Amino acid sequence: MTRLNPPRRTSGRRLTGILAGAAIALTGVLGLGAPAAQGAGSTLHDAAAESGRYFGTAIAGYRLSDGQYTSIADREFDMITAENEMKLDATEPQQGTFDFAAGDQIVDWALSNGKQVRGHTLAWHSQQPQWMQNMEGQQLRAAMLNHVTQVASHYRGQIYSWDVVNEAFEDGTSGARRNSNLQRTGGDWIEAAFYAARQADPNAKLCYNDYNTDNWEHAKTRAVYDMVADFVSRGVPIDCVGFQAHFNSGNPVPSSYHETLQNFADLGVDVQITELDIEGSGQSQAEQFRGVTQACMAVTRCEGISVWGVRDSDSWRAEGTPLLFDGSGNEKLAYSYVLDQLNSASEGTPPVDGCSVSVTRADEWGDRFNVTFAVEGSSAWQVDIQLQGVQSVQNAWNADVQGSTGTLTATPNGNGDAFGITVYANGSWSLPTATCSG
Ligand code: 9MR
Repeated sequence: MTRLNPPRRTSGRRLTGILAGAAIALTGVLGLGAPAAQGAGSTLHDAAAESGRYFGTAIAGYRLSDGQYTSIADREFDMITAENEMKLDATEPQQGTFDFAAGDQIVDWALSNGKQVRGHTLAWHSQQPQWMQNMEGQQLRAAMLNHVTQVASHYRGQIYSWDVVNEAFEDGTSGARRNSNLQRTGGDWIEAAFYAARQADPNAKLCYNDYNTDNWEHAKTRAVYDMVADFVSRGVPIDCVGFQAHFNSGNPVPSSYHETLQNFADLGVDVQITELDIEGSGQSQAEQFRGVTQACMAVTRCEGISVWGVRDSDSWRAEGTPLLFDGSGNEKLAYSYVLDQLNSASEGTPPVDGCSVSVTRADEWGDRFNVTFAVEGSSAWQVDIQLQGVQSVQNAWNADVQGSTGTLTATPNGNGDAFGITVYANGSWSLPTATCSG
């Protein structure tokens, strides 16, 4: 099946160095001296493109007349989601009468500025038009499928990926489907929507999208995982899973985030971070944004990140200042952390003979921190990791790691060329170093 690919742009190169205090990637290269930076993107989408990813935002149609808003959006982002304009109440206000004006405005703005579009969303319990809210049973099932078909057909060929179904699971510990009018039409309503979407737009990737699916230990995460595994095993046309990623102090980025993304990717679907926002400010907010970015970059099938708005003042949670630009359009510390983390993908010297490995600091806790490694140039590599001081390691992912203090040796275990370790600092917070042989 042909797919639209995430854009790969020739990036503007940023010649100056990395901001102090931001994520730093060190590179050890077999047989080569000090690494020369290959170049770094000076905008979010350019930096993301260095590793073949996109960086997107939600756009509100009524803000497109705000020059500051559109200039930031145009400069920084290359994947656009309509914040509300392609939802059910907007696109089918009366049954059988479709209104695509608001959605078209955003799609036209995106495509005419060289960007791609995430479609959001075809089937959802919320933001249903009144006529649909009052419907049940077979009548609703047919109306929902007609909606999916009409909307996906209207936008055929213009959508990179569709959130076919949004938020179909309960919060909490039940792991159950949300009790909605759509669910009451029969448990197969989700796959029916995916089949209809595939038929209407065979080239769009089809995603299931939800929130509170970030922590691998949570019942809701596992329930969505089980559904996706079941769909994949039965050939239901699902291509991707969207992780909304709305975080705040009561719901911080979990330490298992990378594991969650990787586990879904291992089912054979792409993963996308679709509505990222993190309430807070300063260093703590910036570190959480960096952790999310790092987790995506460590998962080969994580295609990109979209934030849920441009400036803090544009957010659905404006009082939580959860975005990358402040209300005046200035870049926040979180912006620098994300940009530098995205650029860490390009800071290795190209392998000449053998392989290279980049080393990146990730999530930190009071006593330990995660370190991730990305190998390039060989699939049969060995990475020697030199811990600092009396640091020790008790767990690793996506590689076989021998040893726990001093020098460790990592080799592939069938999970690709990016892996990680958790380092107990024991008083030494310096980043371990690594060399690769291939
Ligand atoms: O940001 C959207 C806000 O403007 C709407 O009022 C709200 C109504 O439900 O939806 C918001 O977007 C939601 C998205 O469509 C799905 N995930 C949660 C988002 C935040 O509520």
